[in-house]
Amino acid sequence: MSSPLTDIPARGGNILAVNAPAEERKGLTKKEIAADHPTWCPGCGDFSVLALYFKLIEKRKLWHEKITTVAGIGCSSRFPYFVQAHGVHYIHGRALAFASGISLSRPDLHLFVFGGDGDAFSIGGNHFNHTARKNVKMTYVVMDNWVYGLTKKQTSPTSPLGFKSKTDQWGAVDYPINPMKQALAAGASFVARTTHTNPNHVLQMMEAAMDHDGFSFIECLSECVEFYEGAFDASNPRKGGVFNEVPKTHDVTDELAAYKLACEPFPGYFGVFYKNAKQTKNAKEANIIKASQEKVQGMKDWQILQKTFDRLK
Ligand SMILES: Cc1ncc(C[n+]2csc(CCOP(=O)(O)OP(=O)(O)O)c2C)c(N)n1
Ligand code: SF4
Ligand SMILES: [Mg+2]
Repeated sequence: MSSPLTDIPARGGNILAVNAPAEERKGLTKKEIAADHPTWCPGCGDFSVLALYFKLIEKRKLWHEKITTVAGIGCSSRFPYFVQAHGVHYIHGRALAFASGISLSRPDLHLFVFGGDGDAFSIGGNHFNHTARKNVKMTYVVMDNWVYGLTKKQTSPTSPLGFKSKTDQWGAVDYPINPMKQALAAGASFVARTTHTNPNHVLQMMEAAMDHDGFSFIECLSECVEFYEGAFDASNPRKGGVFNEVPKTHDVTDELAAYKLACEPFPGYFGVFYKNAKQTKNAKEANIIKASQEKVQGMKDWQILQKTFDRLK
């Protein structure tokens, strides 16, 4: 059953449509879900991720008031501005912390977090690890372009060795992190990899991630045509590269096998590497709340307060 809060339409939402019985409501069209025109550079890979998010919303008949789009800071993190639904453009690297609060208090929402490699693995690295290990239900899409785009070309944690940027004029000297290995090691219960140049695959991964009950992580290669042009050509058959899907024989419940896939050198594999049905933090907290509510059943508020004070004596 929806709470009064869920009946509030998003900016531009149609209140009549929102209040209509579920079976009478149609899925949103792209026009109804698109907001401000994206400010990304022409040709930026992020356009395709946004377009596929719209497609997902349309295909799965998600409604404005049931979608929340959260992001940190960066070009990719501008995402929520472009979606006509509830969303937050939050603090650099802190999107997952904010999203965790939303997820735990409103488990009825489809919660998507978008952001860049810098936002996810530099300033937000700690939150990434902890949200993954806590298995908070949400889908996190990292639009990995191997560079800080918004701030005009600094080395990011995924930039390869030798990458010349404003912070490494002689070429990057620090070993890059491998997002897939990191997600697996942190305890993410769904780990997948895709690339903006294969739209069907992006949509497939987003749907699978959305359907997973837990913290679902997708690394989506998304080219920054302004500051790292051609970074992912080796993964794009139209540019002479190869797009290798995860072998059909791969067992997605086998963590070690997933880790081995993640160790493959670029362009590596694309698809679902790992999936584990472990209990979410959401479910655990719901159980605690239920148990504590049962304990105080039939008591008035003042009696609960009195009991608390008595305990403090
Ligand atoms: C606390 C804080 N530190 C630094 C910045 C500057 N800053 C803004 S975006 C960004 C990096 C963005 O890179 P990434 O997450 O890869 O996103 P992209 O722009 O590449 O999509 C940095 C360092 C900031 N806004 N706030
Ligand atoms: S700077 Fe790069 S990441 Fe940012 S909008 Fe332009 S192409 Fe995209
Ligand atoms: Mg980036």
